Amino acid sequence: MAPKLLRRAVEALSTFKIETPSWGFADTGTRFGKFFQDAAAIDTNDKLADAGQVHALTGCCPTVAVHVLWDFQPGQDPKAVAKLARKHGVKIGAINPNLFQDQDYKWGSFGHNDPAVRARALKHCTDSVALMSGTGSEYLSLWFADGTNYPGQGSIRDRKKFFEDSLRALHAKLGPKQTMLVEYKPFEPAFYATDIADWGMAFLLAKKAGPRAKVLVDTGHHYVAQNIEQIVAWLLDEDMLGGFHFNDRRYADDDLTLGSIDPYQVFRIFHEIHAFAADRGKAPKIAYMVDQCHNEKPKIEAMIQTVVMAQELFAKAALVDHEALRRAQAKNNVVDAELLLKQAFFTDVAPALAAWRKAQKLPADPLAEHRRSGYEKTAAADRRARRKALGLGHGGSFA
Ligand code: PSV
Ligand code: MN
Repeated sequence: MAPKLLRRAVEALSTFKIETPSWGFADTGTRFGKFFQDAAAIDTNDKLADAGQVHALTGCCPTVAVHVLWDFQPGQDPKAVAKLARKHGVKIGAINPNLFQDQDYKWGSFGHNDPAVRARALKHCTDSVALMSGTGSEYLSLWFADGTNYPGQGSIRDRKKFFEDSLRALHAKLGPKQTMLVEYKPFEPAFYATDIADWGMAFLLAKKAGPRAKVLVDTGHHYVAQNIEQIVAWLLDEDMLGGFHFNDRRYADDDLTLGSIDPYQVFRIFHEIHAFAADRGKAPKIAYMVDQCHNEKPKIEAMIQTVVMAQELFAKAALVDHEALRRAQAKNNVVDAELLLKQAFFTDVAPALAAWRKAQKLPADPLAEHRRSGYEKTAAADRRARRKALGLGHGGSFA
């Protein structure tokens, strides 16, 4: 690697952090069933310990996203959860309210036609803001399963209005340093009209809610042919990109390991972010998060793979020569413009990762080090015994 490129890639790596999801360490499956893993986390302590292991090895995952229903006991002091995280060398990241599992939400939460259910959903979200304050979290990450399954089932415009009102009321509860992220998804579980189905709807609702509401892009939440980096560029330009849920997919919301199917797409997303930063002279504030569930791969291994892939692609995208790209664009030189992206994408950034890890006193190969550590084996034995003692079957927080 040329010294100038090496420097640029190392610099990019030193700014890059990505949050792991607590639910990615527990048993998960599809709606057809779960295949259990002995080493899967049983409780929040296990999940935070696993996230701590990923951070200790990769050095770039200091925070962990938590799901309120799955990670907090009712009435639990959030400070105790923050303390638990600290014990494992991490901090609590985004707080995810759960508005999809309770029977009350059969017909929706913020989009429900019954004001009492909407009030209940809002109360859960404002309680979640209190959890943010108690844990020191900066982000409230909102995803709604709301929608309808059949034409005519609900008034699309009424539901839109209900969302506008509830999101505005929720925004009013945020402190000055707290941000709410509005996530969109085209379908599942609603199969006719999801209330927040795409980035335009999330954008509009966030704008109407208030200045501390931004859009969250889950890379799995698009139709297959959609140009995600274009959405990212537009959101950046409007100062409305709040964060990402990274995962890869082949068909729908497959939650596969990042870059396992299409690493070039992730590169193109990062390229838009670096290009924006180059134009503005300042990196935008973005919450990079992983949202993946690994049903077959060992969970910590899959998370390490994901994090390392994200680092690699972020570093590669930092190598694009923006001035040369602007020159090529000005001349409508399509071939050279595209080549500038391709050259960066195909540059081997392993020397930069090695240099950065060495400077951070991190293992040269996080995955190999994890395997050498015996963590998986110890966790499996411990968790197998605890499941037996507690009379628990398997079962994670999310199916
Ligand atoms: C929904 O598919 C989603 O992407 C939301 O972010 C949820 O919080 C998460 O998955 C649950 O796994
Ligand atoms: Mn998501």
